[in-house]
Amino acid sequence: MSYILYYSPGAASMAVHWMLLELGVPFETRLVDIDAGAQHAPEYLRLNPTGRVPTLVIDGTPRGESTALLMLLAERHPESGLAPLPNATERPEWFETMIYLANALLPAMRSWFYAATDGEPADATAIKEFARRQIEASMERLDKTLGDGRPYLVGDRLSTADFLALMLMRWTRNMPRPATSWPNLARYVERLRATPSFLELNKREGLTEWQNASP
Ligand SMILES: N[C@@H](CCC(=O)N[C@@H](CS)C(=O)NCC(=O)O)C(=O)O
Repeated sequence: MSYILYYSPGAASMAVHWMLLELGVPFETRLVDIDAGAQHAPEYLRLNPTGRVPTLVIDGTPRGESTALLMLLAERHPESGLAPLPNATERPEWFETMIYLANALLPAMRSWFYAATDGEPADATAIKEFARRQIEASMERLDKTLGDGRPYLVGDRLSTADFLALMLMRWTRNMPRPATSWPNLARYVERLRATPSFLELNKREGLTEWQNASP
């Protein structure tokens, strides 16, 4: 089994990087400097024709899409318990949460950050405003879910849903309303940011923002 992760610090690769660390499996990383446009280089496009990160090369075959990679890794490492097994009672909620994050929240984030480049620059303000509403509605929904005091999004243990959710919540840190302004999200973020694998992830990606006051 071999894994090579193509990543950019703090980008959509972050959830996959976190999961690889949490799994404790051997893997290599390759930095893709998206600010310098390295995602459009022909050698990278051969691995991932979308020109986006992450790409995870699994046993020599490149695969993309962060959410799919999380689910695939969970399937390849069922002993990790990072996703409920087929027929487990938490499995339907895990599917629902993963697809909600990937299908509703992640595209709204893309619209927020890339409004001017994915679309017409003249439309960017309206697109961002629409995205902001969708993102805040998602945060509201996640805050309600966590309102019953549960420590993790699905079931009573860490799962791929938490890797994805925390990455997306991190992206709100400079938005008009950051995730941490919702009380249940603040509690959830604070606890997950203290996990050793998340601290290691920040160290490896050279990230210093969005840390707990005293880790
Ligand atoms: N749906 C994709 C989205 C990936 C994505 O948008 N990645 C961004 C970084 S967060 C990227 O590569 N941006 C560079 C670009 O679009 O040029 C996934 O989840 O993997």
